[in-house]
Amino acid sequence: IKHPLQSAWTLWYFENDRSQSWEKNQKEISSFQTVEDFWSLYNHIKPASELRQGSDYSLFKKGIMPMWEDKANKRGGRWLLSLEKKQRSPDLDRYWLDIILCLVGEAFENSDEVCGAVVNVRQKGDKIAVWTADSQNSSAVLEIGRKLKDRLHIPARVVLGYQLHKDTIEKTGSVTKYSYTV
Ligand code: M7G
Repeated sequence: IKHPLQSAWTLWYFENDRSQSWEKNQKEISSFQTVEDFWSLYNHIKPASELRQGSDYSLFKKGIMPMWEDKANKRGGRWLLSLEKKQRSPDLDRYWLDIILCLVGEAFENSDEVCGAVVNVRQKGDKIAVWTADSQNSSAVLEIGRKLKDRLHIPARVVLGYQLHKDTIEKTGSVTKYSYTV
């Protein structure tokens, strides 16, 4: 008998094909709800560091699309970890796996608030983020941010910031403000 997870999850892959819309480039890879099915999927796919630049993986609770517009995400935001270019090879895959394990293992007190996580593989620097449902739920947002920083062994001097999706969508300059930091 397989070991059930608390939630069912879906892995998405974003391929940067400029002839198609952003939404159409989000491809559902597969869903799982047991520990064993998670590992067989994980062991079968390329690590994020080997994806072409411009690609993403997203892992979201089953039923939530990996986009701002989904009703589960639209009032939320993301804890953002921006990596330096030189961190791809030592850190990216480890951070992504640690984040996935926090999600599927429901490591947070407020796991209900977690919608999913995204890794963006980018030439200008990779990004990893955890998306939560309600940006106004400050105690839950902060608990999730603190736990992430701890679980990923992020040094205290590195600031993790939380951005509202609303601000990311409306941003005019090149930077989106942080509504919370840990
Ligand atoms: P990104 O891939 O999150 O970061 O956003 P990047 O700038 O490092 O590549 C790039 C672009 O993808 C955005 O400016 C939007 O045009 C589009 N995009 C990203 N996200 C997360 C969404 C989304 O949730 N919904 C929609 N409609 N477009 C998005």
